[in-house]
Amino acid sequence: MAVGDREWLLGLGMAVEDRGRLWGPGMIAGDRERERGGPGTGPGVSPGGSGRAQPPPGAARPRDIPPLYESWSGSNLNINDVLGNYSLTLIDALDTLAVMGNSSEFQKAVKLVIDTVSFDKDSTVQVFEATIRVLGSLLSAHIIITDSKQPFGDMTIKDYDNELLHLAHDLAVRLLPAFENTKTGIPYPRVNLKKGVPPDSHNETCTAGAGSLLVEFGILSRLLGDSTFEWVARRAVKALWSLRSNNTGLLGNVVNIQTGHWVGKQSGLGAGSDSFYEYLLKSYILFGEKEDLEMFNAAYQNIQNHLRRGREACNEGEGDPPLYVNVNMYTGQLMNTWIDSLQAFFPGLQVLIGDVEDAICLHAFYYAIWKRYGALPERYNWQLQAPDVPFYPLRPELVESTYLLYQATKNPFYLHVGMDILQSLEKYTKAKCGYATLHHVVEKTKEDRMESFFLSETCKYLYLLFDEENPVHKSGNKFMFTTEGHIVSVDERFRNSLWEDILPGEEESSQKSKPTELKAANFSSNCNRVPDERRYLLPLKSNYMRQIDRMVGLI
Ligand code: DMJ
Repeated sequence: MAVGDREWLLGLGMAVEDRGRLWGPGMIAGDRERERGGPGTGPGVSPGGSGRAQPPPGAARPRDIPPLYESWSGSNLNINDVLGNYSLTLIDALDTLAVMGNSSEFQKAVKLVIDTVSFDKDSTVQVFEATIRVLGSLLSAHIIITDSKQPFGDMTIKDYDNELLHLAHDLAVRLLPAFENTKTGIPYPRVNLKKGVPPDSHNETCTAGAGSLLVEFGILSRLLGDSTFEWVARRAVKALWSLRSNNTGLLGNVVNIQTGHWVGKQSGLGAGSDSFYEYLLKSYILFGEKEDLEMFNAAYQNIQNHLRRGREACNEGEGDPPLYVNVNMYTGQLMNTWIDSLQAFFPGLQVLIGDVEDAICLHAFYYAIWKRYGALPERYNWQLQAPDVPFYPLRPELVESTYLLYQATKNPFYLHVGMDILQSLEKYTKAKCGYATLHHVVEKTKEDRMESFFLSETCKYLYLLFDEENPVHKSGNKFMFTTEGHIVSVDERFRNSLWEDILPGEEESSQKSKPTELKAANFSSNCNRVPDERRYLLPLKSNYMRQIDRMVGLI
């Protein structure tokens, strides 16, 4: 963390502590930056956001709708064009049925997909959403069906002839035009499944949308023995990586795919960026490619250096609790005073690399917000202690981190968190035929919309949190979850890339004999170092818990 930033944060904390609240209303960050002669004058300094319309993956908003902060007035803006007219929810939920051990429903759903789903449609879809929700689920279900060990019970399909793999292949081929005619190799954000890239297509895409395709495309390539898919996805990751700032090493959130210029200079862990970091690590976990880990380690270090504010250690010392903020990718200066709900995935990622102590702290912050509203607002302004964007589309990120933290610590606190989340979902989102997006987390108004990730992720992680005996935990197999929560076995067959000679950067990447260490920068702890005696205590000292509760206006 830069010394100046630390001073800024501590200074701000002290200024508002006088009124008994940390980060309370009052002087906003931009004012303070200006007062200190810092930039702080760019877009997004005022509460409400960077103001550049970024279409983050998963953030439910069409690209051509104006930025939320400008036009949020209670109208229905959280509509997205992810549906694709291809039975999205049915497909996205397939492996949830397997994880729940419901073989009859799994078999029924798979047959329905085989019999009815076709991608030969005049339908324009987001490459990212189609990849993580549809391609990922088809591949996951295919792997479950063909797994000789059948860890989830009998999930075989009579006369199965790799139909799901064929469907996945067909879809991926239809997505490939997104990678053509792009000068940087970074893909277009949308394609028409029948006609390719629409003529009026945007040349701008977000980092997560373009750079989080490698897990699914890599699995497909390795199952088919056809390098094309992994090649294009890997080229996109490398192109984005090469555009990072020389100064901070950070990436922005929106880029022009022809010029390579950053249109959105915000660097953060939430919308527009989240799964890019997640997939650097997960690609390494699955494929064992050294270059993915090297990029992840460097990215993690840069995140710690420039995005993390607050005291150094989570569970000791003075100062504000750690928080990851949105900064300008070139200067590291704060861009706004909100965090978004998508960022709640990050503690889960930290668990995967063993930075459990830091994960505990960030998770506690998000849980405090949940406790206040019974949901997570899409954007929460930590300065104003209020939602900036008040909808909650049943997102999974907090549950996902809760589940992974429970696996790492076995602290029953996380079961309590899960129960709390479950009860809020039942109380505020349950509808006649499913669960509904909350239009407004304060007013608890609902929308007629249930995102497909509610079944593929939110329900799956909640179920697994409480199902200690689940084969995911007990079968002795190793599993990984894709960014959409699809389960994939960490399998030897995904570690063989027989076509290294044609992958970009093959010289460096082929040195698999020298394993690279997984390094968490600013490593305060790892899972082995969470002592047993802390298992039945609060994961975070109660004074720090109270501090966080105060900071979100809970007490
Ligand atoms: C999911 O579609 C994926 O987790 C994605 O990476 C971003 N978030 C949404 C759910 O919130």
